[in-house]
Amino acid sequence: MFTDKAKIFIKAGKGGNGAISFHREKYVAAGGPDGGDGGKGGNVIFKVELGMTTLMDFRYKRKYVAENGADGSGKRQKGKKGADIIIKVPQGTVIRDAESNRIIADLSNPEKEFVLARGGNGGWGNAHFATAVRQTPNFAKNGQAGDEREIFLELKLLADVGLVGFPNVGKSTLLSMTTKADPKIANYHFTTLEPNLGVVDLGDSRSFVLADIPGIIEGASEGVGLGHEFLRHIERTRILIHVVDVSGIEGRNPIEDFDIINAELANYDMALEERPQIVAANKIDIIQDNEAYESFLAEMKKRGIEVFELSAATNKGVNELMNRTYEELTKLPPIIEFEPEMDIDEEYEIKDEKGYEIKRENEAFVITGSWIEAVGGSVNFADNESLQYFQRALLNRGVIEDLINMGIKEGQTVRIGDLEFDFVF
Ligand SMILES: Nc1nc2c(ncn2[C@@H]2O[C@H](COP(=O)(O)OP(=O)(O)OP(=O)(O)O)[C@@H](O)[C@H]2O)c(=O)[nH]1
Ligand SMILES: [Mg+2]
Repeated sequence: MFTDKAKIFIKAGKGGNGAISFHREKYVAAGGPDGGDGGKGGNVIFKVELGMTTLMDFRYKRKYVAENGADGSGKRQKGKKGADIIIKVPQGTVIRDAESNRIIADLSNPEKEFVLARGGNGGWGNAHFATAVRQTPNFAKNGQAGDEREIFLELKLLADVGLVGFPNVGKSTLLSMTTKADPKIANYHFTTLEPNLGVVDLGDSRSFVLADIPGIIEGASEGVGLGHEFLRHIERTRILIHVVDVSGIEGRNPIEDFDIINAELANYDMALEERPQIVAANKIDIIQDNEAYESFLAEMKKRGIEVFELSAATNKGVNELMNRTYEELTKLPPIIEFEPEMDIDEEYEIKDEKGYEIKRENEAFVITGSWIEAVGGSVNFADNESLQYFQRALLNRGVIEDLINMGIKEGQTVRIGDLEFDFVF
C-alpha cells in the first residue's frame, strides 16, 4: 500500500550522569575527586534513502528513541556517548513539527543529514567541582534530557513535470510512451491509485522527470474521488502538462473539463494554479464529437493558450510535446525545495529558557522542568557543600524570588522530582 504521510515520535538520548568518586591509592590518604563526566545522549538523525518510495515503514513503527549516554565513573572516566539513531526516508520527505505544523526540514538533498533531536549533554563528574576551598565535592551533575518531539512526515515527490487531468484521459499512457515506467493503463476511471515517476530522455543529455498522478474530478479538493491527496506529489513540479480528452467519448465537454481541473488546482493551492501549463488535447484518433473538439480549440485560441494535439496511444504528437516541455523547463527555476520555518535548536532554547516552572499543589510548591530536575537530582543533602551549591543555583536562577513572589511561607513544602524539603528563608 502506498503511504505518503505519517506521524511519529522521536526522542534523543539523555546525557549520562556525572560520577562522584575519589582517587584511592595505597599510602595516599585523601585522594582528590576524580568522578568523570557522563557521555552525551545519541541524536536522532534523518537521511534520504534513494530507492525508498513510500513512508510505509512508519505506519508500523512510530516511536524512535536514541540511546542514552553512559554515566561517568571513577578515575575521571567519561561515560560512553549514546549511539545516534538514523532514520531513513524517501527523497522529498518534508518534516513538520506536529505541535506547530511548521516545516523543520525538507529532505530533498540525498547528500545531507538532518539532526532532528539532539542528545542531552552528559553531567559533570565531581572532579569538576573541586576548588581550593572545596576539596571533597560530594556531588556531581545529572545528564540533561534529550530533545523530543512529535513530527509529521509528508512525502512530496521530486519531479520536473506533473501530469494532471480527469481520470481516463490518457495520463498514464503518456508516461508509458515517454519513459521506462510501466504504469497500469485501463479503460476505466481511477486506474492509477498512486503516483508514478519516469525519466523522459530526449537524448543529448536532455532529460526530465515526469510524474503521473491519479485523475482529478470536480470536488476533489472537498474529498470527492480520490480527493486532492495526490496533488502533494506535483507541488514541487516546475510545469504541468494538462491532459484533456477531446474525443468526446465519455460525453463530457472538454472546455468544462479543462476549467474544472484548473479550479480544483486553485482550490488546493494558489501556487499550483499559477504553475505554467502545457495543454495536451488527447485521443484525437477517436474523435466522436467534432463540434465539441472544434469549439475547444477555438476557445483555447481565444484565451491565447497553445494546444498540443495528441494521440498518446498511437504516439502521435508525443515527441513534439516532450520537446516543447523540455524547452520550457530550461527557462524555469529548479525543483522547489521548502524552506524550514523553524530551527530546532532555537526552539529548544526558547522552550527551556527558564528551565523550570512552579505550580501550587495545596500547601506545596511543585517545581518541574529540565534544568531544575537536573540540579535537584544531583544534590546530596548529606553534604553541606552540595547543599550550598544547590541553594546558590536556586537563588541565581531566580527560583527563590519566584517562590517568594508566589507567597511561600517559612516551613512550606517544596517539591522537585523525588526531592521534598521545607522552605527556609
Ligand atoms: N484511442 C485512444 N485511446 C487512448 C489514448 N490515450 C489513452 N487511451 C486509452 O484511454 C484509457 C485510459 O488511459 P490511461 O492512460 O489509463 O488514463 P489515465 O488518465 O491515466 O487514467 P487514471 O489513471 O484513471 O486517471 C486506456 O484504455 C487507454 O488505452 C489515445 O490517445 N487514443
Ligand atoms: Mg493513470
